[in-house]
Amino acid sequence: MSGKGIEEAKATGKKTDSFRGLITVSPEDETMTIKTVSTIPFTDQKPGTSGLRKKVSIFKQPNYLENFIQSIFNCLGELNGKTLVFGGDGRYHNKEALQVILKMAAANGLSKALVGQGGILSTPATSCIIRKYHLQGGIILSASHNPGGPEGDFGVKFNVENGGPAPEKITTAFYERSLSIENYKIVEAPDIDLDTLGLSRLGDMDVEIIDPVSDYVELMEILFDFNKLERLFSSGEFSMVYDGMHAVTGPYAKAILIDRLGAPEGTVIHGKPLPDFGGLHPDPNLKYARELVEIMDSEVAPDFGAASDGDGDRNMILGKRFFVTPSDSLAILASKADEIPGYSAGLKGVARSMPTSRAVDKVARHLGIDCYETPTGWKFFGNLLDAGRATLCGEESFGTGSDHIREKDGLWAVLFWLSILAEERSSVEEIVRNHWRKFGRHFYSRHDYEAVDTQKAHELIDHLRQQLPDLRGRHFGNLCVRNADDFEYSDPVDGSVSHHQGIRIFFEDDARIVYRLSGTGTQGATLRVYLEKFEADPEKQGQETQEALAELIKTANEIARIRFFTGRDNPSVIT
Ligand code: VG1
Ligand code: CO
Repeated sequence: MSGKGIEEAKATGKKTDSFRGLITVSPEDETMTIKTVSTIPFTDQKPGTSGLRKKVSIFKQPNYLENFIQSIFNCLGELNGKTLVFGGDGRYHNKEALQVILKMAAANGLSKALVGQGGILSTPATSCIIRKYHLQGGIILSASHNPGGPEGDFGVKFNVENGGPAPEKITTAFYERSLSIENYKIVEAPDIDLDTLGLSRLGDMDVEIIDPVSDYVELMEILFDFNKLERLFSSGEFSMVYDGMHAVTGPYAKAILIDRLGAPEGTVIHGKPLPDFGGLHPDPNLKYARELVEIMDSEVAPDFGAASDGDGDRNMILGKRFFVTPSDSLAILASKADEIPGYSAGLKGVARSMPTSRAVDKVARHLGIDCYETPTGWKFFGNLLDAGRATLCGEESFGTGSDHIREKDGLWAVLFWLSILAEERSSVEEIVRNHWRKFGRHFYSRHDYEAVDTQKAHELIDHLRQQLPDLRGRHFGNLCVRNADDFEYSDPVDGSVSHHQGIRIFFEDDARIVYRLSGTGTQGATLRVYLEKFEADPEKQGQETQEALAELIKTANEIARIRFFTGRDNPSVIT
């Protein structure tokens, strides 16, 4: 800690009317006033799949944000000499929260804060900046694909020095610290001007407002052949629409697609980040990216359509009247990586989250490289990427990425697809159908039952767990259970073990059902049911997905008694 004013302030006992709020001021400090504010713990600050995510109303409770941020700082130890980066996806409460966090960082002795201009930084750009400038980590304010606005969600993610999400043992430490927190520190100072680039001071801390876009664009230019992509756009034979969903990626997409690659104005829709995402739900899927889907379904559809989520780490890929499942997308990127300058040396391996379809496994086998299966959540890829065991990673939840950073990366996936389209000059649909012919098709769908009763959801999972020993050999229509388990992951790099990562039921003929509860929802519980069926015969690959999976869907309901436990006849979202 830097000496003056950073050490524990002495209690002067100025009490406020709430119990959370006993304020003590450091009297010997001349340059700034550090307050030490008493607080009592909240018991629900346990980060989920991706950070601490709650309703805005919960985050706005007095001391709620402060408690969690102080718990993070307490776990980081000495902050003097360190630099962290701060930003968010621009959602409601982003800037206000950032001001509080910066004042707390200064009070806790951080030497320097880099802050995205306007408080904006996408998740992948944050990862890029941490790595490029060898920072000790960063805080991203985002609830990702969850809705924003006063009635919506807010979130805090901490990324570590490799640029990736804090691994489980660190998020657990934050949580444990939050359970015994007694006070937090904050400087009394005017708000920082977040909109003007350049250096300023907040107490003893340097603050640098940085361009949130340029470092990221520079990295993309190293990985992809921008001249080739420019030629694709100037050929007059290609058009695309990118949907920023009024979330963080608009400025990034405009800088790359329009300013740098020469795509026409109008290529980026919903490109301005707005605190309420313009009323949109920034989840890039067939349900929520409705306008883009309508454009891509129309008679005059462009060749390529794509969208990203709130914080820019997800991608949806569309062709003319054609949807690419994220699992297929990962497999196709892996099979064509050698066409891309950044990956021309070949892939060291690939990794997918367990519920992601096994399409990429087939490609890995073909390439003779390892394929890892990890629990849901990007944090599990970090060790594999750091150890040089995997180059590409992906999740069925519209997340794809590589070892260029330690987060999934929406625009990166779009540029990867653009590069494939520029190389092959065939349609998205042709590329996918050719892939299926060569490797077989994994029919795939996820059914989400959102906001169901939490206790009932856990009962459903318990009920499944109890059946596990007896499922093998049982028949459901034409399906026969080959094996069933509760997924457990042993990290091959650090040996850490994660239990209860999803119930898997495998059937003969390479079909599979996976059940798990979401770790990102903020209302009740969300049951996710993942359905997968392999089809090697090209004659049978043209079926509609839900039809092809009909028997599996019926079986999934039957085994888990979904209707009984959730009271729902149908899922709320199908992707
Ligand atoms: C979901 C997805 C998971 C993804 C996570 C964070 O988690 O299923 O694959 O990593 O969101 O994505 P869950 O626990 O709700 O299933 V993001 O775009 O919120 O960083
Ligand atoms: Co996201």
